[in-house]
Amino acid sequence: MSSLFPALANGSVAQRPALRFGDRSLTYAELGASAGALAARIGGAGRVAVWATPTLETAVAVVAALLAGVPAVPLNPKSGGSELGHILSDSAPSLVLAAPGDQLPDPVGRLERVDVEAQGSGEAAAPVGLDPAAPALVVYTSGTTGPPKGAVIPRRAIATTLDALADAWQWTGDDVLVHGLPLFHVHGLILGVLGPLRRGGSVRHLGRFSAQGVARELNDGATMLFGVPTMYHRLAEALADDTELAKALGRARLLVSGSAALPVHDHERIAAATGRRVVERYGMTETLMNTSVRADGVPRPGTVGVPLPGVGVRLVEEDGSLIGGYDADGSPTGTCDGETVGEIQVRGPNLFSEYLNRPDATAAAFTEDGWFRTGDMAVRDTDGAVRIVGRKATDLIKSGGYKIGAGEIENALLEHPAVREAAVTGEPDDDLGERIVAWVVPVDDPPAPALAAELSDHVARRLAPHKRPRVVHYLVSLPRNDMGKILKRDLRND
Ligand code: MCA
Ligand code: AMP
Repeated sequence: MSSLFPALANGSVAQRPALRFGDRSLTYAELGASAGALAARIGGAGRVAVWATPTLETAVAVVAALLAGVPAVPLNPKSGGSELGHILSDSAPSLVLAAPGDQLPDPVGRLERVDVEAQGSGEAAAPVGLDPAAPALVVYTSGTTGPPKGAVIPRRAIATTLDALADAWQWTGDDVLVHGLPLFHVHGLILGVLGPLRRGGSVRHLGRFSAQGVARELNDGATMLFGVPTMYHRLAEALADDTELAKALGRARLLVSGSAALPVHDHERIAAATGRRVVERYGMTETLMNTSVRADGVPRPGTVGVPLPGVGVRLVEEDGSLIGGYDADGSPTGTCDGETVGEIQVRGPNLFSEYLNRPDATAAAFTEDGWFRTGDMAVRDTDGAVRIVGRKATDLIKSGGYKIGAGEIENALLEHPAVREAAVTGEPDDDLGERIVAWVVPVDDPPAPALAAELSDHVARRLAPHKRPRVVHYLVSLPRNDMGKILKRDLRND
C-alpha cells in the first residue's frame, strides 16, 4: 500500500511548483498543507461531489479527497439540471466541495457545502497508505441509451496507469505539463492533474484552451502538452500563419493527443510546421489508458501504439474468436495484417471496478473470461501497433473529445413540446471530429423559425452545452423498418 503522491512527503521537492492556474500557484509544500487541512475536514464522508471548475480549488479538492480516502465525484459545472439531478441521486454525495464564491445551482446547491481554501496553510498531511482496491473517483460517462453511468475508478487504476504512462513517455518530475482540458473527465483530471503530481512535476492549466496560451507556456519552460484532437486541429489551423507558435511547439519534449482519433492530415501539418510528431494514446473512462505510441518508439500517425506495461489487450472477432493479443514481453501474437478488424478487449490493473448501482451494465461490459469489451474496432499493423478504425455502436458520438450518447439527446428533445419525433446522429466535422445533428419531426409544420436554436438551448440547459445539436434538420417522418426501429443510416436532408 503506497501513497498516490509520494512527492507530498518528499521534503526535497517541497518548494517546487506543483500547480499553476493563471496567476495562482501552489508549491508541493503549500498543496500538502491545503489538501491536508481539507482532508482532515472531510475524512469519513461517504462520497464527496467536486464542483470541477478549471481552478486550483478543484485540484486541491480532489487531492484532499484522495488523501482522505473519500471517493470524489467530479461535476461538470456547465451540466444542466437534469444531468446534475441524475448524477447526485445516483452517487448520493454527502457534501460538495467548491471554491469560495462559486454559485451552485440546484440540486447541487442543496448539498452541504465545504469551501476549498487553496491558500497553502494548514497542517501538511502525512500521506497514508490506503487499500489499492478502494474507490478513488466516480466519473460519469455516456452510454448509447439512458443517462450517463458512474464508472468507479479504484486507487490502483490511477497509480498503475500513471506509472505505465511514465514508462511509455519517459515522464519525470522534471516535466512541466500545459493543458486546457476540463477537470471532470479522466483526460484532464487524472492524466492532466494527478499525473504531474504523482511524478513530482508541475502542471500549468490554461483555464481555457488557446493556441496563444499553449505557446506562452511552452516558451516559458513547459515540456509537455496534452490535448484532444479538436485542440490539435485548432493548433494546426493556427500554425498556417504563425511561425512563433511553430517555434513554441517545436520546443516541446512531448505533444500528446487522446480522447478521439487525430486525423493524419493534422498530424502531418503539425509535424511539417514544428518538426514535432504528436504521440497518440488510447484510453477510456472505464479502463484509463490502454495503449500508447512510445516516446522512444517510431512515431506513426494514425496508430495508438502498443499496450502499456501491465495492460492486456486483444482483438476479437464478432463470434468471439481471437484475432490476436500480445505476449508478456509485449510482442504481438496472432494476425497483424493491417486488415482484419476486431473489437479491442482489455484487462489489467488499470480497469474500473464497476458502474455505480448498475450490476447489469457492469456484467454486460465484460466477457465470461473477464475481459472488458471496449466497443472500439481496430486492426493491427504488421509491427503490432493498434490502429482504431471505428466503433461498434453508431449511437455513441465523440464531439470535441467528449463522448455523448445519441439516446440521452433524443430523450431530451422528445421532452420539448414542439417535437413529435427525434433521432440524433454524429456527422463528420473537421473541427469537432463529429458534430451532433438532430433529425426532428416537428409538431407544427412548418416549425417556428426560432425552433432550431431553441432546441439546441433546451438540450444545453437540460444536459450540457457540449451535448447540444449543432444542426437541426426537419423531416415529415423518420425512416423506420417494419419493426418501427429508426433507420439512422437513411437519415438524409433531401
Ligand atoms: C454555446 N455555449 C452554450 C451554448 N452554446 N452554453 C449554453 N447554451 C448554449 N446553447 C457555450 C459553451 O458552454 C462554452 O462556454 C462556449 O459557449 C463554447 O462552446 P463550444 O462551442 O461547445 O466549445 P468549444 O470551444 O467548441 O470547445 C471545444 C473544446 C471542448 C475546447 C475542444 O470540446 C473540450 O474542452 N473538449 C475536451 C473534452 C475532454 O476532455 N474529453 C475527455 C473525455 P465557455 O465559453 O464558457 O467555455 S475522454 C477521456 O477522458 C478518455 C479517458 C480519454 O481517452 O481521454
Ligand atoms: P470516454 O468514454 O469519454 O472515456 O471515451 C473513450 C473513447 O474515446 C474510447 O472508447 C475511444 O472510442 C475514444 N478514444 C480515446 N482515445 C482515442 C484515440 N487516441 N484514438 C481514437 N479513439 C480514441
